[in-house]
Amino acid sequence: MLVQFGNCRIELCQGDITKQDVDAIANAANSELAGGGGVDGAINRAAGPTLMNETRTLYPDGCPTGSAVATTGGRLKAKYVFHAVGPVWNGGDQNEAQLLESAYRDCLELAREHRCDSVAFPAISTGVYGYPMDLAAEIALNVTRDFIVENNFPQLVRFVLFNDGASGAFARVLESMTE
Ligand code: AR6
Repeated sequence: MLVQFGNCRIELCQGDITKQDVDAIANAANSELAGGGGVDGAINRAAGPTLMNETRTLYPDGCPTGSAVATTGGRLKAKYVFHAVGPVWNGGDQNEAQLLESAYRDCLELAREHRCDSVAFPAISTGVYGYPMDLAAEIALNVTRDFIVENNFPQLVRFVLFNDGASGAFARVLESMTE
């Protein structure tokens, strides 16, 4: 599915984010930038040791929840990886929505800083961190749409969803934006 906003577009696809041929991919990291399972594990395996070496050297204090930091992409096709730290879901009254939104927005700001015209995102916080998929999809797509409408940039934002549930949730929200 693809929706155009001015010169820019938001795309949804199902698959593996490590295989994406884009300028930058986002990682769903933890605030220690310590690596882990899920998409973080897949990205680190595919990219090689450069990523952990860079995060250790450049960001020894980690990355606060709700923000993101950049490394190069190692062996990935993507030139950069934006390590975004989404919130753990604790029922919804612990500022989770604002933190998830700012994690995405930080990645989009990093894309601007590093002149990345195409960026791919996983559904941050929706795995181990337990964020309900439909609520996460709404936040991810709203913050992205607002950013690209305001900045006319980046040209492409692709959400790479890992299963049917995630694809369905994102498609429902994106469809509602075209009505
Ligand atoms: N490509 C795209 N999406 C993926 C892939 C992949 N290769 N693998 C998993 N997903 P999670 P979180 C989806 O748990 O909830 C890590 O250990 C997955 O189905 O990776 O933000 C970190 O180090 C889910 O929808 O991230 C942190 O400690 C989404 O990616 C913690 O998990 C995010 O799931 C972060 O938890």
